[in-house]
Amino acid sequence: MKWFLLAVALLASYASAEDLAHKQQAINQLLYKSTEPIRSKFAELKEISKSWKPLDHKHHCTDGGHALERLVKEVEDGNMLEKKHWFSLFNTRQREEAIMLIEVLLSCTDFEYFRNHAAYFREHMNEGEFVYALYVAVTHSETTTGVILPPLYEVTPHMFTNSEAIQRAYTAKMTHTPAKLQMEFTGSKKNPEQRVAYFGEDIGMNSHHVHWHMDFPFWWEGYRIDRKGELFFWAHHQLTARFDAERLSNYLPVVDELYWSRPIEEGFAPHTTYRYGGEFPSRPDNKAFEDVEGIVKVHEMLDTESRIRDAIHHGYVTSKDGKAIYIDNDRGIDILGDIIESSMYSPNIPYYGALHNYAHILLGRQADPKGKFNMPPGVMEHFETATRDPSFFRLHKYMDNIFKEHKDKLPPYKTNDLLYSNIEIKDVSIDGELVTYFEDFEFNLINALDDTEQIDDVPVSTSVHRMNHKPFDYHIIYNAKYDAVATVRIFLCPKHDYNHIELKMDEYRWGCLEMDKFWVDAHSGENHIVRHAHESSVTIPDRIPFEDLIKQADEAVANDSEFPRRDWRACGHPARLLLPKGKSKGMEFVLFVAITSGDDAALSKPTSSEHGSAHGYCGVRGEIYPDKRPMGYPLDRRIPDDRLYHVPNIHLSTVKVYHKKH
Ligand code: CUO
Repeated sequence: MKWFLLAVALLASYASAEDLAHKQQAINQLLYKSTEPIRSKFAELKEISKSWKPLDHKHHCTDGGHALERLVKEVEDGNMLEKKHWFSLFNTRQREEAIMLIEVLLSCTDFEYFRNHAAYFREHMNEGEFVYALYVAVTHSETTTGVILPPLYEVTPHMFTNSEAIQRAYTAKMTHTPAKLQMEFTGSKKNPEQRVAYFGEDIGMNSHHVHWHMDFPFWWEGYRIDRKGELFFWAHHQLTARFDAERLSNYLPVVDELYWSRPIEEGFAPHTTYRYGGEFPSRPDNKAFEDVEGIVKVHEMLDTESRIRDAIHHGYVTSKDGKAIYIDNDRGIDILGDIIESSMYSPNIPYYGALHNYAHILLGRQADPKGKFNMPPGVMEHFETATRDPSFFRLHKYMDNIFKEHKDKLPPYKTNDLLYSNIEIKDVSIDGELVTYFEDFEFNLINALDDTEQIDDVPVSTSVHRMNHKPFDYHIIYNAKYDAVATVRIFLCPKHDYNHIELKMDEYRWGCLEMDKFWVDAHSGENHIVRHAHESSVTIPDRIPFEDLIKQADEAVANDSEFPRRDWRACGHPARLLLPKGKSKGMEFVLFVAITSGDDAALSKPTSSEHGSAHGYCGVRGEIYPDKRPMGYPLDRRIPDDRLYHVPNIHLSTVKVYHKKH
């Protein structure tokens, strides 16, 4: 009887662990105060973390327990990074340790084992490795579909706020005085770069960037991710183009690329502290590149770059077994993305190296290249913090220019690549004003502070300025000759350069921002599309605060009700940053709308699905990229003559973006 009751209890616990509310609750509890042991108030999870014997559950691993055995051995041998130490993905051994846990979690047949292994290893691994591994595993595991990842800026606030805010948060805690702290952007007005710090330091943009790298890890060897290399190019090209647009509206020239042979013009003082390991290192202006001892030499970057440029100009890359892979085609950009990043999809890592990844390390270590001062890695070595450093955009402009060298070699589109004779666009207009403004946004710092279970938390939060825009809609009126599915693409492109010289299409096309892409059912006759800005396929709404997620999941579990299933991506540009900043008297942009055939859709029923929201920069989890055309089409090829684009299904108009104080 006793064992029967026990079996029933276990079955009940298994069944409950598998519903979304319980899953969300478990993930919340695993991430709550991640630098301290699991809280006693999470009794079940705490008990599991103490009593769980991982190796007794090998038969619930899809790989027969192989990954599990490996990790358990490393833990038992005391071979793992200690707790209370910084973690960097660019540190080879630390990355390996995090991947070991990711492999264990992804091998779990059911969420119950996912949760139990996670609870056990949370108490036996470095906290940074654990948090990274859990985020990546939740992103990719089928057992966690529907779970919402809490905002990283509230789980690991040190990576998103500055030292001043953290210090003041401690004061609030020590004096037991609730506090709402104002966070300022780094630097002073003497630094022109500070004018665009609101973009590089935006916590939503940084969250998008770090999640992008969790969706598309360079070390990934799991299921095949479609067009991963091309997405690396496109998502980062768009980040750079968006940064350039912000510069133009702040009276700054577009960013110049980085040169290995010249000093790094802009210095950077991050004013940011690691949770463990001290301050992030600073770099003075005009620092000449130095080799990073034992890791990477400057001349290796030049060698790698020249091999890649050779491949571009030959029109083929050479695979590891010496075969030519031709790249002067639509697929080429994907292969180049794999090579330049580089990811495990690169056809020849020994020869083409890892230009991008080593560049991040090289830039991150310039404060202590010989390792004399035992400095922790710089902001460039973390995807959460990298865009704060102006050298990030220089680096990505440099790589972007290499990609463009390849793209600009390809033949320009001809009329039949652009014309869709079924459609004639009659008018495109904006309903509502295009207005940007700054607002304050508050997030919680509770997880940044050490405490004990015996003393209640003091509410501590920080408030940051962030850009937003007024809601607006696109109205597109067009005629169709016959019923068909059609693809609609919307871009916003700077009309003038820094000197206010009007640009030709070929000059502005690489500055175009992808605003939206969607599919419509066109009916013969006149059609009218009303598309809201917040529906954009490149953006996601504000993240749900961690506290609210905890409350929602706990309530759903307590009431035995359903946790709402929301297919929101964690990867995605913040919806409020969809528009680049305007100017008080208005800044002119070209609004480019192209309607092409629905045959461009790669997935079935394109008009009935949003493809998991932010597919433009982030693809669709576990599926192919929904658009068959190259990313950036039809602005991704040279435009020798603007008149080529004078086809009825492409419409260009000029719009103004205003910036208002409030
Ligand atoms: Cu995202 Cu360099 O690839 O930071």
